Amino acid sequence: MEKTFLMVKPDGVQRNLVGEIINRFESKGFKLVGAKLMNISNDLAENHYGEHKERPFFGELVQFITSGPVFAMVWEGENVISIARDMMGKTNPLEAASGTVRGDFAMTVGKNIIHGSDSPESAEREINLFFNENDVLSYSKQDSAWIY
Ligand code: DAT
Ligand code: MG
Repeated sequence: MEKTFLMVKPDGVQRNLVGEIINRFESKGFKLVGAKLMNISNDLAENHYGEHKERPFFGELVQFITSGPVFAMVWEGENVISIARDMMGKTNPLEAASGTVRGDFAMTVGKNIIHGSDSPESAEREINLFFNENDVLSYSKQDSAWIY
């Protein structure tokens, strides 16, 4: 089953949106298989956002993502990577549809509440960056027969 890495950014934690965001993915039918509240080190932030190293906003991005605790999660489900991206909404909250996390709760691209992997390769890379193998659980849930 496909897995993705999702993270409530420091603004989402400060704005008490952790429960709301978990609820959306849980209610959709995805399975939570890993989660932790944590601070991100500078090294981890630079590695995680390595693809944006040359962008003018890189410094600000690293500063923001290390500015307070984040809530890191691994979610599992069929097509979870692309469905979660849809549920997050576009990167710029001004372009994000209502009903998406960013469309409903964010106003600026610099404080857009949530991160989600954008491909199978980035999902694998990001899950391994943030979680030890033992902290991503494999378990069955009774509701799966009613979802799939
Ligand atoms: P996403 O988070 O939707 O995958 P991304 O990977 O292009 O978007 O960028 C990572 C983060 O960097 C994004 O969530 C917010 C920040 N960012 C992107 N474009 C930006 C810009 N033009 N100005 C400031 N911050 C930006
Ligand atoms: Mg991205």
